[in-house]
Amino acid sequence: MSKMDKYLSREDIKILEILRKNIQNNVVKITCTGLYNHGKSSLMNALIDDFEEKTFKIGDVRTTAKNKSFVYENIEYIDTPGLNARENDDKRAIDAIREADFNIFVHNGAEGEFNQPEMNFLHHIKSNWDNPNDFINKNIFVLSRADSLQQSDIDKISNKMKRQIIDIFGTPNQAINNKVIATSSKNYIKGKKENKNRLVENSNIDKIRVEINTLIEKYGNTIMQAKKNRLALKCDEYIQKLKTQRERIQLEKDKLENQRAKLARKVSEWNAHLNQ
Ligand SMILES: Nc1nc2c(ncn2[C@@H]2O[C@H](COP(=O)(O)OP(=O)(O)OP(=O)(O)O)[C@@H](O)[C@H]2O)c(=O)[nH]1
Ligand SMILES: [Mg+2]
Repeated sequence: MSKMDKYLSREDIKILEILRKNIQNNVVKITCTGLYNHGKSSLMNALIDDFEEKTFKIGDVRTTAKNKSFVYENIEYIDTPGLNARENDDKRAIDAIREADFNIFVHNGAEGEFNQPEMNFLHHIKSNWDNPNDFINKNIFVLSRADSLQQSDIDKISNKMKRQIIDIFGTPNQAINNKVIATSSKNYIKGKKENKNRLVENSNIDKIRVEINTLIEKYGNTIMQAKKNRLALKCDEYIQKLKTQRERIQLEKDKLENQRAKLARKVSEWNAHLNQ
């Protein structure tokens, strides 16, 4: 047992260890959110090049029930349960986005533009974020299942999605340009498995990678600084906790000391009484 184990709980030590490792390994955290069955887990598998699609479970029913993370090439990908499926799912997704450095919001393009539950979710972010533009800057919107659409539909739907984002967040037109990417995880994985480069290229999965790298380049330093601050704050919090613990132990000790003195006095009184 190290000195630290003696004074901090296992949970506290785990938190410190994760924060320290994230700084040491320079790991960036990316969450993936969106309505259930919209292709989040499939996209995560494509991004980590798991062509057997075993890392993130996929399926036609509500599949992902809790956050699942996987580190690949210094990026921690966090798959989340679909929004609006069960009570607390939205809260869990919001907490995950807040904890992460970047977010990918997946929308099934086969269903047209954003629907009401998605709009509600984005409105919720807009009104609860200290700086909603920061959310937009660090977010990539994905129009998934592009393989089931014609290019003209993809263009129409992407434009509608951009308009919806602008309407909610008031984002300038220009800032939203690279923010909606139409992808096909299915074609990417098929193309990789069957060595069909055109499928891979047209799947646009590499476009997401490029956008992720652009974000890392742009925000990497501030993210690292924020992580260091987070670790420093946690350390301060634990030092405060230990100080409080020490004060409490000191009080207990004083109390016991008083009781001992009282007893000693009583014993000497009794002894004096017996000796009379
Ligand atoms: N045609 C096509 N189908 C896809 C694509 N991506 C995902 N799917 C299918 O969509 C369904 C849902 O995919 P998932 O990746 O499990 O969706 P999810 O958003 O993670 O779902 P939950 O975990 O339930 O929230 C599965 O049947 C996938 O095979 C795609 O690019 N093209
Ligand atoms: Mg899933």
